[in-house]
Amino acid sequence: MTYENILVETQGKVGLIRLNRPKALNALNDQLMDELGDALVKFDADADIGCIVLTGSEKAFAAGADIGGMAKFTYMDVFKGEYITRNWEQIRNVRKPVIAAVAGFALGGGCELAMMCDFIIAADNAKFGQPEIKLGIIPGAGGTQRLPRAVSKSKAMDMCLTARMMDAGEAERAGLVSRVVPMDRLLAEAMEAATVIASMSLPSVMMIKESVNRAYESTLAEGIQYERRMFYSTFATEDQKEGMQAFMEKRLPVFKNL
Ligand code: CO8
Repeated sequence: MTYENILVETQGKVGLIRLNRPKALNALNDQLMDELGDALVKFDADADIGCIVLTGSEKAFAAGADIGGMAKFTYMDVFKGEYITRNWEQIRNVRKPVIAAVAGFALGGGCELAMMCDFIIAADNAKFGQPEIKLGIIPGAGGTQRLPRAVSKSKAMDMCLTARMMDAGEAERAGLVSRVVPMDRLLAEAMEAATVIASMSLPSVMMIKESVNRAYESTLAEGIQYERRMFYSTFATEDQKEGMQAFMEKRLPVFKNL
């Protein structure tokens, strides 16, 4: 697939995807989402990649789904899943970690896309919001579900009902983002975090991602049981033997992702 709305590169074991529709503040149209899904699937399948970073521009991570593209749709267009919703789930199938590096606007579907990533590193100019209510719609890619889990019911209601934006400082205090860094450090910080993750044993990385995601989607008892089963299974890997042996021999481990 040729990409017209994203830029893709690799740096070491990190796959970097930049949303690139600058004239529309990276508004997420079907073509962009198809391309993003394609790039994510390819990085996920690439044995030389251990972590993925998704970013936008300094002005916008993404200002939402493409309003011009959506305006004409009927109920049946969207219900049948031919447009908008057809390609939004791909990112959820990615088993390697995806870090969102967010600068500028992350609004509507842009905020939802960032929340679908495994964690968010924000630049100090980042602004998060779910302004769909101003368009006579509601969030459609998890905004009403992931936002309350991330920032509390009260803040999620406030943001979804009033459409107000949350700045980077508030987002960090509320737990929506893991770190806030100066704008000019954003990509370096995200790439460094991704490089650290990509240096770890991939089986452990994937099991941690699955287990933490379980915390979102199950009761505590179910989540603890799931984590325990994943923990047991790490003892079937060569990397567990190597990791512990290396510790005892006071050297760095050499993981083989096996
Ligand atoms: N869609 C299409 N174009 C957009 C969008 C968008 N979401 N956001 C900005 N643009 C375009 C503008 O139309 C403008 O284009 P042009 O220069 O041709 O007029 C260009 O980007 C620059 O935008 P502005 O001139 O408006 O820039 P400002 O700095 O003045 O304002 C804002 C920036 C505040 C971000 C403003 O552009 C804005 O409010 N944008 C819309 C934000 C919004 O409402 N987002 C939610 C969209 S709905 C949604 O995301 C639903 C998701 C459902 C997903 C379901 C999947 C399963």
